[in-house]
Amino acid sequence: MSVQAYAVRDEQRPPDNLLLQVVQRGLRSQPKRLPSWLFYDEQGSALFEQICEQPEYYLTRAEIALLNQHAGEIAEVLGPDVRLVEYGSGHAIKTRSLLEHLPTPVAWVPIELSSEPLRHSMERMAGYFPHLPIQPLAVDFTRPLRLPVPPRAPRRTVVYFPGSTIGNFEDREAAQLLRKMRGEMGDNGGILVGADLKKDRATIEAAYNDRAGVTSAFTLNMLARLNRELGCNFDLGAFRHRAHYNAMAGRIETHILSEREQRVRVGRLQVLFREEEAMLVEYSCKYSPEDFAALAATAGLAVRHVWFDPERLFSLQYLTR
Ligand code: AVI
Repeated sequence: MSVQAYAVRDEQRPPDNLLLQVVQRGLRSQPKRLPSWLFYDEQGSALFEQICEQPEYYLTRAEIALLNQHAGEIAEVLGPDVRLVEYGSGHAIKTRSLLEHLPTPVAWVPIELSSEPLRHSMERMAGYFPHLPIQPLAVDFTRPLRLPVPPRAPRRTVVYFPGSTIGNFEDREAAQLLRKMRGEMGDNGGILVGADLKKDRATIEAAYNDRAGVTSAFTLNMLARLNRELGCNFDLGAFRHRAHYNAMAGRIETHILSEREQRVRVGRLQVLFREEEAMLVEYSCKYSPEDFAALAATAGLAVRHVWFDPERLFSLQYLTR
């Protein structure tokens, strides 16, 4: 199975000189911190697809099960003549079952900066839905959007943001993004957003520490990428992945740990890592239904419907004004 390409990824990638600045700034800060979009170069994206196939990574399977079970009802709630604007559409695997059930959709607007997955998903969807107008946008969806003029007036615009990528944003940024979507969907519109649920620590931690070591390879690929693209000299054997569930904060916190004291070249900077020093690279937030409703409320949105997969691991939330 192939999966969505995700939001917190190369889309936010600045030009190379800025890339160096971003990395240097993150490595100068205390504690050290690098943005999670750095994961998603070509190799990182391929590793992420593999993560989604790991037995421990329940999120993708749960979201697909949820759509298989509820797509008909979701489509009923959204109603006819919807314009579906998909954030971070990637390969658009989940979109198909939704579009199959939507009566008379006006257009599908996939938004994805990386041109290859965008082209690929458009071809596939055009094959499945030959009469559906597709209006791709190759832009960074975290920035203000200018949506294309639809081929006919939609009854409502629905922003679709699957995959729990919202959880990779801290609450303040997530609220900001929801607020931006709220503007784009207009008065009568809605937001359909995937959100991973809080659950027992063992299940969550296993998902981010798969036995095959794919998530660890995904995390460390960030350093390999910096070696490739910025000429850094991270010794990949001297760092390790750690993903820990912070139950108080309700999130997986992924760090890269230095196994020994070492110095790394990052441009002209020599960065000192102490033994066991941890560098934060990702948050993956988990929500109770109440948490998500509170987050939505800070963006001026209300939860109208929530759907769950049969094991109640994952949720799809429908938000309106
Ligand atoms: C893209 N995003 C929803 C994934 C997650 O679960 O936070 C990224 C990921 N990081 C490690 N494993 C998966």
